[in-house]
Amino acid sequence: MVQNEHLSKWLEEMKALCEPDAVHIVTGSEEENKELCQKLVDGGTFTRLKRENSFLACSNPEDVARVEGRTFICIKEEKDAGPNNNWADPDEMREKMRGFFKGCMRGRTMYVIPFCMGPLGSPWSRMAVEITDSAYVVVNMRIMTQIGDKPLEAMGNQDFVKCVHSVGVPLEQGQKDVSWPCNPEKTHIVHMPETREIWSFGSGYGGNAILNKKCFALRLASFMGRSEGWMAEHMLIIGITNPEGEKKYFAASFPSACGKTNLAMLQPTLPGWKVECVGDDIAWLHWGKDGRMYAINPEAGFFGVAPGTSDETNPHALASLAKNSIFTNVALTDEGDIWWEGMTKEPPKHLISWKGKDWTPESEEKSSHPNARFTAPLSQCPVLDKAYYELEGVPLSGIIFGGRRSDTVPVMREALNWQQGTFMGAAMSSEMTAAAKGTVGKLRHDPFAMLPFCGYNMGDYFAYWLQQEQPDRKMPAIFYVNWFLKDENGKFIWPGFGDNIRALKWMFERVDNKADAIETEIGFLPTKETFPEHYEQLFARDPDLWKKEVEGLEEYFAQFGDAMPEKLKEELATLKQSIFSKK
Ligand code: GTP
Ligand code: SPV
Ligand code: MN
Repeated sequence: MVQNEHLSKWLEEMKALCEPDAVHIVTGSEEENKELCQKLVDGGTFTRLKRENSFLACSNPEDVARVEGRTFICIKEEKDAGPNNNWADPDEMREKMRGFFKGCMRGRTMYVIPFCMGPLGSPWSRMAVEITDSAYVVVNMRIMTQIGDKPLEAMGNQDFVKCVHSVGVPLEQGQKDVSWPCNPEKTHIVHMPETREIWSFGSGYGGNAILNKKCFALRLASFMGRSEGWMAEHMLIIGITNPEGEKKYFAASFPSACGKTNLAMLQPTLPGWKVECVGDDIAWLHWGKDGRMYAINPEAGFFGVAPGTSDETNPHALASLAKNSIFTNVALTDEGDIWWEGMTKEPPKHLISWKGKDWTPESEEKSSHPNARFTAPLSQCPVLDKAYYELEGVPLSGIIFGGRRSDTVPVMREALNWQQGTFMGAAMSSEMTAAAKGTVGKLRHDPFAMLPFCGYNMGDYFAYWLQQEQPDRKMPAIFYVNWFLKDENGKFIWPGFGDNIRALKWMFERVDNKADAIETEIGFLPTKETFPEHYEQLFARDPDLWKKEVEGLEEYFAQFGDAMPEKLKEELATLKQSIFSKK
């Protein structure tokens, strides 16, 4: 029985609009999950795997990643969405979406998923309900967030964020469904932050359909956070303990497929150091009464990039997905398990590829899609930090920005202060990956790794970051890393993965004023004594490359016009001056 009057009214409207054959209010129970998984197996969406309670799904090849070109922020004033977003008038777009959704669930079940982002009972948690016609979405959401009876009860009679999703393929009477219904021509991912609505049509994949994640916890939440005094960021959260047993928390923001999940579960190569995981993708930040910045992870699962995940690169991810997990767009082995590029040194002799074709090591195509993903419960992570469950979250000592750059940007550095740190976040750029539809490898600006996820004008977002600095607050230190520098043969210079602990150690000790650094025009750099190997390559500051960098930034910042904060323009001018006076 639905007691929430906002919910019952909205459900009546949505039933009348979408015309489903049946309505299923999701309870979140084990039995219900079993039945839904079996239904997905019977319908051909899922293949049951050898590993316990785990399944493989392979999508339509047209529906494999986020579609930024079809993602909209609909705020009344176009200028408030900014040049970083596609904009449409909210009322006009709502009418358009109503047109798309009219009768879109015919022949299907409408699932109603109440969910809570953040620990139940925390003042920093937020409630929402997603309506979807995809059982695949329901079982993924059950891993990614807390769904069903408990959040519904906690919601009481409060209003909530309204998320509507359809794969956009109604079924005629007697028409047989396909294994991955989707409607790529009509795909729209629409956000109305002012009225707390999300409308997603046409895609069943990842962040397009699992609306708790990017749509709610980043795009809507960034907007909500600004009006309520907190922040939603594309960040992992880790606890680092040194050999003396001292512990500090850091958050790190890298663009999609640039190493968050890997850093979040890092197995240190330095003896005595420990890294524990609070979150791998999204952080909600607020200020504590003690003047420190606190972070919670609003999610309950990992939706991680599968290719490249191995016992060598990320053993803790492999342990996390040992059971109760869903795999999307990876290959099936002859034994009924999964495989992807990079999982083992020797590929299996025969596989069924994500496209359902026979695959051997001689095949030209990859066995798994580069944006293939695993959905695994956070609770299965062997290095899950107990503080994940803290209602107030964890206090941050440092914030790390980073991106995928084969040149120009050194492997690590520290901002001199909060303003320069904010400038570093605003100046982030990264080579594009397969996480979004587009040209892989193309360099693009991606401020704070939020370009695809900021629910309002990025210029206003920069200003909000600057505003965080206040006299009664203890500001976290800000760092910038780049694990992806390449030598003249195209090989990575920095070993990365478990060795990233060496960078974390330097940052940890900088916070305590225990590590040396030299001050440069781009911030503090470690000394050669700390990183003797390849120091010149790892910490190069090539004036010609930096001139190009600065000119690119001038052009990029200019598009924000009046919304661009003066302080960041000043930071850029200062940097330009020191670079251009170099030789
Ligand atoms: P999203 O889930 O899309 O937000 O991605 P993410 O930021 O969590 O990225 P993830 O950790 O899944 O890593 C993506 C890719 O980067 C994988 O192919 C990794 O193998 C690779 N990668 C991660 N860390 C490192 C590193 O330290 N060095 C190198 N060379 N590659 C890395
Ligand atoms: C990302 O692209 O940053 C992801 C995957 O974390 S998705 O949820 O599909 O957006
Ligand atoms: Mn992400």
